[in-house]
Amino acid sequence: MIRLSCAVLLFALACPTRAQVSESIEEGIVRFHASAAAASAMPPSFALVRPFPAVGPAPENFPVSVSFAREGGKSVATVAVPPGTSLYGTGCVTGPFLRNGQSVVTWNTDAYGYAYPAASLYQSHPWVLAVRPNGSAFGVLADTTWRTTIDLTSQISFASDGPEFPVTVIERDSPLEVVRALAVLTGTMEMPPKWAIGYHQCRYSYYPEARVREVARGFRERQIPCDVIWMDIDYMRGFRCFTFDPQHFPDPRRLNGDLHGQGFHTVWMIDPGIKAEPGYFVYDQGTALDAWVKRADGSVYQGEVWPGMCVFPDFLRRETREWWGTLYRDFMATGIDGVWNDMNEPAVFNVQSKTMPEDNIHRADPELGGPGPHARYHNVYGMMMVKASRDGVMAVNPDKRPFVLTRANYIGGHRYSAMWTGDNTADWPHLEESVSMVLNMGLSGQPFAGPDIGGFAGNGPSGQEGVLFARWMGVGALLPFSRGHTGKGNIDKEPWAFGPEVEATCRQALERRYRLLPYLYTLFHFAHADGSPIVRPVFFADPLDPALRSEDDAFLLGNAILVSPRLVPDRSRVPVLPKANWAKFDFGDGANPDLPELFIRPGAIVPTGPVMQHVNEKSLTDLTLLVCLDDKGEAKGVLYEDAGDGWGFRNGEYLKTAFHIRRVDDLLLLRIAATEGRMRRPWGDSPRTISVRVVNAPGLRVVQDESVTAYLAQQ
Ligand code: NBV
Repeated sequence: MIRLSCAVLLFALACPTRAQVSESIEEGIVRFHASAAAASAMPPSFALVRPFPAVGPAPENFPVSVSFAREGGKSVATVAVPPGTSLYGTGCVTGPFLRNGQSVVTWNTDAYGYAYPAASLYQSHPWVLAVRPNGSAFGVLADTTWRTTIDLTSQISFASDGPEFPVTVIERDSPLEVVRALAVLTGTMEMPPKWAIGYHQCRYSYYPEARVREVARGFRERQIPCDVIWMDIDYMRGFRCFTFDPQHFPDPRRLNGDLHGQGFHTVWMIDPGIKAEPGYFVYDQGTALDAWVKRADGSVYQGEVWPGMCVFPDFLRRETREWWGTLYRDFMATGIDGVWNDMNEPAVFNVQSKTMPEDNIHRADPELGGPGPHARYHNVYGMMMVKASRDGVMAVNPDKRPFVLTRANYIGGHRYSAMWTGDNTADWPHLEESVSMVLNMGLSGQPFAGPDIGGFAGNGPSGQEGVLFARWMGVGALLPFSRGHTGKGNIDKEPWAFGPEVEATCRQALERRYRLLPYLYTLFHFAHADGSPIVRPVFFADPLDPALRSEDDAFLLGNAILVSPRLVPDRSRVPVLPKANWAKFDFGDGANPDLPELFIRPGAIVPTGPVMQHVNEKSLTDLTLLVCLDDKGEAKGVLYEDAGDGWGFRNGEYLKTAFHIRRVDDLLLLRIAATEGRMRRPWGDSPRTISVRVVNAPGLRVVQDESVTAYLAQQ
């Protein structure tokens, strides 16, 4: 995938062989190699969205340097960190949000009920974001798929099992700009279908289909918003992927159709382990294609997973990926809307390593690096699986935006799939980690992330199951991927399962999400457009305030809303909030102690809409602008709208509206500062009304200037 440009080769050749090579690849982005030899042997990158040829040598005054060494059989790269620098990133990891002093190992691992400190979870992000005391920042990407220890105990060090690897450093004025520059390198997430931004309800597993229907009805009857119902492995016939259990799911097409009729979408699971059983069509087809991962001796590797002994598609091969994609044709034709790829570390039962042998062979495409051992490709197996799944789903429904959720992934994998934080536990520490994990995922390039709301393993601390669930829903409803889930054998965990009080809290929590949908969807648009994280740490609001650097209870939703939840059972902890005058607001639900407190930034306008039961229930005719005036009496905000699915937005079928409000004496003057896109009236045929609610100066009369009249009258 990556070819060295002549400029680099010439530059490298001019250097002695063991001397380091550093090359500019973009403004303020430098790639370092251990040597000229390492530069010319640089393997293709899975992280990068395209090759980044060198554009010249690194600037002489580049503030970050990298040193390389071979130590104890490992390839090591080290970056010195100025005193007072705060470190973040490293993907989905246990422990504190602030990563100084922590160390993790990139090795995708099935980690049921993980506890701190877990060296490795399900995904690998060899990436560190460093924020200096003055608020300037740099990011360091170790571009290697091999198992790598990221050690942040004193500096930033990557020690990899594999050959020497390039290290790319991004230098910017702020952490947000570093994260956006990471997206220049690794690409941005695609715009998801709008339904995927609603609330999702899952469990391991809802079956038979009567139970699925009952859960769906439960939401509508109780008027608790929900967009998606999930089918976990028990829908399959004996855990054979791409089959349906004839007894429990006799007519998936009808089930999907009926759920669609109630405004739901459905997501169904597909695992990588394929039952090794002649006569099973997936096994037969894959065998005919020679699609499976091989052992070192060339025989087909088999490992045990749900259906018994299984073979594993070699997703590193194009032929295998393309064939895998075709399996989705009949599957999606039953009306399935989204796909959930689980167990794709890949997880294997009854072996100590929990995965396949490291000397298994992948026959990777030449442009991915060519044939090589599992040790080299382990961390990208899940990523290549979701790429294949996404491409397959796209081929079936080219006019729809695919939605794929993955457990395993690698940095850059946000291009193919959303993620969740795996098998957490129903306890208070895991509620806390939900926030720090999703924050660090956002700082590692994956904006579309969320935990199992309520916790996957176990029921919850005895006597506190309900309050834990209610608090979790309060927070989870404000995270980018919002899904309730729980493990087999646990108590029911639908929002109504804990009695009327918890049910009422869950309803309020989800009503907040749906009211905030116009804003949330706009944040997804920016994540897609420039890689801006959807949830952000509070220190983004004031990178110079050292007290905010480790705050990971509270978080920002975009740059306009501050969320301050209660993540411990009592009131023993008070989050540190930005010093500026963020104004408290609520939706008439602020007295509920189990819901997070909400604040809006001075100078911000947040577009909100009505409560709805699913994202397509109502069009946004009644737009409410939540406003917090700054000390000059002004505020600004943006609303992005499009069809909610399909690709029309790529051809300008969207409307982006910039609102501006200014206080003039006792009046507020609302105007449309700018519009972009050529979609007319995304709110439909009825006239749009715009209400303004100024949180820190209630009661002022709003006057709209002619820009608003023209906007509302657009045809
Ligand atoms: O498919 C069953 C579960 C799933 O519900 C969970 O979300 C995954 O992380 N899956 C793991 C396999 C078994 C877990 C014990």
